[in-house]
Amino acid sequence: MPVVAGGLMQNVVKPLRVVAGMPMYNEEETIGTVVTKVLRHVDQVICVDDGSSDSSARIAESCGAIVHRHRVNRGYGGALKSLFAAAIEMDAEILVLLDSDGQHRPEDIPNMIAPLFDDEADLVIGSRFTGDGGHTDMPLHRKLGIKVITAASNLSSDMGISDTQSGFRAFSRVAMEKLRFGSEGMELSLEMLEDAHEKNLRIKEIPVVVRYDVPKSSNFTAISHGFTILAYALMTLSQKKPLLVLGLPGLGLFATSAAMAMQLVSGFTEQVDLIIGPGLTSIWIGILGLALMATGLVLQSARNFIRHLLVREFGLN
Ligand SMILES: Nc1nc2c(ncn2[C@@H]2O[C@H](COP(=O)(O)OP(=O)(O)O)[C@@H](O)[C@H]2O)c(=O)[nH]1
Ligand SMILES: [Mg+2]
Repeated sequence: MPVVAGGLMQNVVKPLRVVAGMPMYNEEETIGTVVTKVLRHVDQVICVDDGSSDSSARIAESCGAIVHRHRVNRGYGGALKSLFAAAIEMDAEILVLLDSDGQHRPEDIPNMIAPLFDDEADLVIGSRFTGDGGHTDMPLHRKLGIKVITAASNLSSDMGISDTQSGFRAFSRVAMEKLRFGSEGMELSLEMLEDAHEKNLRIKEIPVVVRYDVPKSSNFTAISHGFTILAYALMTLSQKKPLLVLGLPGLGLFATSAAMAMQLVSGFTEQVDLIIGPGLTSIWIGILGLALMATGLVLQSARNFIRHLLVREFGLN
């Protein structure tokens, strides 16, 4: 954009301060309004269209967004990867992600990015469950799903985040460059938070209201959505705390087996035949318990060893 500098008109490109990134998949009913409203608060809007079969891309462009097209559907995670790459390439200082279906209110953007401008945080999450945050008529099963997923993920990382499933997020340049994620689907929402936590990025939650009174609030069925993310949360938990996930049930099994064996031994002299079956059961439960505990221990020490090695050799943590 031409600006006047030192009395001379120069062609100096104004650095982009805030870019909004919107994953978009068949959202023609809402995308136009959302792009128009978002452009009031940011310098540029990029939409990543993942092979929508409707007019989303055309409408977004005509309302002033840059549309980045994937020829094949690469999922929500794939769209976010493209958005991060585009924002870095455009030299944006701040990237704010929000949905194209109208669930996130563009007027919340200034609150979302303020902590980044004030250098109070590297990653800001718009939360439905903190302060004045909320939602309009969120289906009960969704609410329950979010609570379970949030509890499972806080167990593995103790991040203390109230809304791990919010897609309304804002990132500083540092966060954009540091965060790495591999997931293609919605489980990316968790992976990214865990990565931010491990890299000691400063995370802040800001209350927002998420709307459920929009034409199409979700592309996913609650069951597939919930289970994919929950499976991811549990897998991470078993990778991060193998001793807890394997060792604890192992100890439980071993204790059960020991209790059964003791009971059997006390009746041994009376009914030898009757105790062979339960005796064998108690033995295999005991072996399973021991095996689980041993695996938990080995994985935990392998994990600790690798972490120490990374910190010592490469200064990573
Ligand atoms: N690019 C892209 N965007 C997607 C895809 N799936 C969902 N989205 C967009 O991501 C945002 C969130 O998706 P949505 O289905 O509303 O998820 P939910 O509200 O969390 O259940 C919306 O703006 C969708 O248009 C996808 O496969 N690719
Ligand atoms: Mg939605």
